[in-house]
Amino acid sequence: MANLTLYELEGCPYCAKVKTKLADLDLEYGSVMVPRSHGERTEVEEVSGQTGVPVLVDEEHGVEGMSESDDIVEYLEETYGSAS
Ligand SMILES: N[C@@H](CCC(=O)N[C@@H](CS)C(=O)NCC(=O)O)C(=O)O
Repeated sequence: MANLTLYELEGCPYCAKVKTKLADLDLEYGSVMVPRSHGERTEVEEVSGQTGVPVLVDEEHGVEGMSESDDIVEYLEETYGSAS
C-alpha cells in the first residue's frame, strides 16, 4: 500500500484538487495541516524548500516534497492511475 503524506491547509482550493484526485484513485494518505501563518510553516519548508501547500511526500517512490498541485495530480495519475 502506498505511504503518502499530504501537507495541506483547510479551505485551500489547490489542496482540494489534490484530495479529489487521491479520492478518485482510492488512495489512503496521512494529512498534515500546516499553520495559516507562513512564518510557522517550518515542517513543510523542511520537506519542500518552500512554504506553499499542497505538498506531497511519497517515500516509497523517492518523492520527498513535491509542491505544485498540477504536478502532484499528474504524478498521482501516472504512478497510481489505471494506466500505471
Ligand atoms: N501554484 C500553487 C499554488 C498553491 C497556493 O497558492 N497555495 C496557497 C494556499 S491555498 C499557499 O500556500 N500559498 C502560499 C504560498 O504559495 O507560499 C499550486 O497549484 O500548488
